[in-house]
Amino acid sequence: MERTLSIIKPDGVSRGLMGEIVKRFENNNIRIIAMKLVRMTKSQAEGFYAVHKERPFFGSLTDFMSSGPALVMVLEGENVIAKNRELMGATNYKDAAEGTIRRDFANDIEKNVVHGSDAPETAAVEISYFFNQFEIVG
Ligand code: RTP
Ligand code: MG
Repeated sequence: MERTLSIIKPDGVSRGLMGEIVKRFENNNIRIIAMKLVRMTKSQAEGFYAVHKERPFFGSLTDFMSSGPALVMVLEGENVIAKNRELMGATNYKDAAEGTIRRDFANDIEKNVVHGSDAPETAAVEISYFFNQFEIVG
């Protein structure tokens, strides 16, 4: 059993896509074991995306991520890190496969609706960035 952090980014929340995306997780046998709305501060967003701090889009990305409420979730399931990345689709919606969340809903490379951890190590760090042990149902 694996765990991953999923975020419905501020564009996804403000566009009313939470239900649709949660439904896709449920339909794909992915269990949601923690969930909350967070309004990140700019510095929380900078901490979360620290790996990208040298990238040209860092300032804009962290402005966006702190621009409104986001829905953060811990997902659990077999191979859930890869499975979630598959449901999300490629970073750039233009490259995302048919039927993926980003292909279906994104129209901007930055405001691309969802985040998903990319490896077990980053999943563990990202989950603990938002949730303590009492907020995760076993
Ligand atoms: P994420 O971390 O959000 O799940 O997305 P990802 O792995 O598919 O993509 P990553 O390379 O980690 O980039 C993180 C987020 O930064 C924004 N981005 N903007 N303007 C640009 O060229 C650009 N490239 C990336 C996106 O919001 C991307 O999801
Ligand atoms: Mg990433």
